[in-house]
Amino acid sequence: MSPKHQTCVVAAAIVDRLDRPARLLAARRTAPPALAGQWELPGGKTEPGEAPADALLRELREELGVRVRLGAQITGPLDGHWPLASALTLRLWWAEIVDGEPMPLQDHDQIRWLEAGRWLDVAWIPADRTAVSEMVRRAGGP
Ligand code: DCM
Repeated sequence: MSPKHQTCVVAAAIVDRLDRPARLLAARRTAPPALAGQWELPGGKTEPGEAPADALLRELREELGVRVRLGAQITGPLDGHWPLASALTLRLWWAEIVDGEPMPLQDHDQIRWLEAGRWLDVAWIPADRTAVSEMVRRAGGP
């Protein structure tokens, strides 16, 4: 299979504003049992033949009922991707809501806006905690 057909997991760091992020959106998973109750940056798997950015827009529409504008990619250590516990890797983008009010419609039972300085205050999935810690470090605080 060529790389462009490999499954990739995509997620968004949805912030109140791309030019000066203060609040970050976290979503609490309901499944699978090993991840239920842990918080993630919302997203999901790409479908075969689907471009990663399109998959992310689709997932955010389905899971939260919002339309977003994607900002820059938040690059991780594996060729720009972030390692996941499974064989998959995660690609992450900054995003800003352009339409809709986020609601946990699918896969989550709660969402929470984390205020500036409190981005690590939830029980993130370990992979997401690594990425959020690095986002905070790159931003120079807290
Ligand atoms: N995943 C993750 N962090 C995210 C999104 C997904 O660790 N922000 C992981 C959880 C699953 C896999 O990726 O093991 C596929 O996600 P999903 O079940 O949402 O399709």
